[in-house]
Amino acid sequence: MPSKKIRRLIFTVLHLQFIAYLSKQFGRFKRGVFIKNRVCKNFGLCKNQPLLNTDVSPLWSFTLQPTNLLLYVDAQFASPYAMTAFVALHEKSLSFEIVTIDLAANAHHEAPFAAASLTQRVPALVHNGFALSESSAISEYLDEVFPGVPLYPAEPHSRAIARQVQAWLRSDLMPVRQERSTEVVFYGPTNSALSVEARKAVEKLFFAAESLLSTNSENLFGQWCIADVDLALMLNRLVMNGDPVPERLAVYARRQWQRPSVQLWVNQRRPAR
Ligand SMILES: N[C@@H](CCC(=O)N[C@@H](CS)C(=O)NCC(=O)O)C(=O)O
Repeated sequence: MPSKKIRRLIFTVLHLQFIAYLSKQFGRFKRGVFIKNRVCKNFGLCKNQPLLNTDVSPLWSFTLQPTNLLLYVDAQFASPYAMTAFVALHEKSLSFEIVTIDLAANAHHEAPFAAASLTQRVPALVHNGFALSESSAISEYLDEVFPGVPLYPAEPHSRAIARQVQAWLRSDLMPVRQERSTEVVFYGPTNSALSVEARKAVEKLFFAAESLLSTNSENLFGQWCIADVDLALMLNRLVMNGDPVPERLAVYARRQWQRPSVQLWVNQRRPAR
């Protein structure tokens, strides 16, 4: 039987080792190692890929909230903005849960969605408890956080133009958006004629699209990017309704529509109108 002094020494050494172990684990938490591995496991991504810039996440977020992605979209799967976020997630090969929000029933103004979405609009993304609204912010976030297919061009000018196209399509051309709503694309054509204002907006759209797309190019910037989805959708409001569209633009829009991630959205089961 070791003496009292030796027993106290052994106890102190073990105690110190335990404290060292705890602080090492805490350090790993702080560097985001655990969350990284967990994301790898959930989404089948390679462990060594730089996944997350989550060094600042507090300890509790690892222990209380599993690593996950949840996308809120409209119940009709007709929101062009929800579509952008959905396509972005698929392009990144991420698995995610979808929650549909019935906008007609004002569900977007009720909890829990209203608590998750700052804007009370779809889409909204929740990633490990971090909630984000605005479709272009969502696609930029996904591009920064996850590896895989780039959603934006790497070259700064092209990247800036891609963001410009996204912002423009979300803030302008209102008469086209109203008179050729996405119901035309996802439910079927309308036979109402375009107003004078809408025709002016259409001309503006064609001019911009023709200047952006070099002859017969499949994509805006040589390689596919998320702004191609937004531009193709805007053009398809007209193409799919049978409105006159310059052939070059119609070919571009139809080709973009065949992209598998886009087709996944197109083929969602929708409630009857
Ligand atoms: N700029 C936003 C637009 C989002 C938006 O307008 N969403 C519509 C559905 S297409 C919505 O939630 N409307 C409900 C409302 O505004 O009350 C984005 O890009 O996400």
